Amino acid sequence: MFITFEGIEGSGKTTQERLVAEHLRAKGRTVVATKEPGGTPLADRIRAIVLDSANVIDPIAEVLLFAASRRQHTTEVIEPALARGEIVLCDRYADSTLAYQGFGRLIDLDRLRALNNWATNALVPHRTLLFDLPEEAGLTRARSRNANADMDEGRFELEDLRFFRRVREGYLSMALAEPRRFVVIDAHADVDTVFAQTLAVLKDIA
Ligand code: Z5A
Repeated sequence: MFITFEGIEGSGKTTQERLVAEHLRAKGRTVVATKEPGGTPLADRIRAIVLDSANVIDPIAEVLLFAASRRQHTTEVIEPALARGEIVLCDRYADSTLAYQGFGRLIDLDRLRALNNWATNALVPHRTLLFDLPEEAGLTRARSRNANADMDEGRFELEDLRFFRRVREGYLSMALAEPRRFVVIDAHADVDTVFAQTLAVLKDIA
């Protein structure tokens, strides 16, 4: 079972992935909880490059960096774990490229889909949880988290609200187009309430 967690920054998907992993492990399931960009030593180095606000990155170079990270992560971590029969939870995957580079940066979606298929051996998550939140609320949460942790703003946090609105709307349109895979979760509520909704949509496995 391959489950991905998607949404704009600050939507709470990382928090929910952690809670789902803890819940499943407590039930004795073997879980690999991972994230993109990153998830292997090489992909973590790519992550550092793409998120560093000091780097000016050409939009197509950015797409290729995410794809290289995804390829390494898929072949080194995700496919082997699935082959062992483990549950893989992944914070962002190929849909992030469609949402951010496709809907956000307006790069041709068909090219991005072809690249995703190549990078992933056409692996598609069994279920994708989309944590939906207005962009203003997501950025407020992310900025207050950064301020509390004394973290710098990443390269994407410098984008304006219109960019994040396109990303959010892009995610919602993907969910509408693939209702059997996507489940949209209202991410407004407190962490426990969102977790209850998350477990409800995973009740067949969790
Ligand atoms: N990106 C891309 O462009 N193309 C791609 O193909 C891929 C990625 C794979 C990765 O950033 C960036 O890469 C991302 C998209 C781009 N950039 N943006 N934007 P990242 O990995 O550093 O971060 P992120 O994935 O965007 O999200 P995040 O910052 O980790 O946030 P989150 O996962 O949505 O939320 P969180 O960490 O669980 O929570 C954020 C804060 O809100 C934290 O303080 C929590 O305690 C709090 N929180 C969580 N849930 C709640 C609720 N329910 N209520 C109130 N507060 C909450």
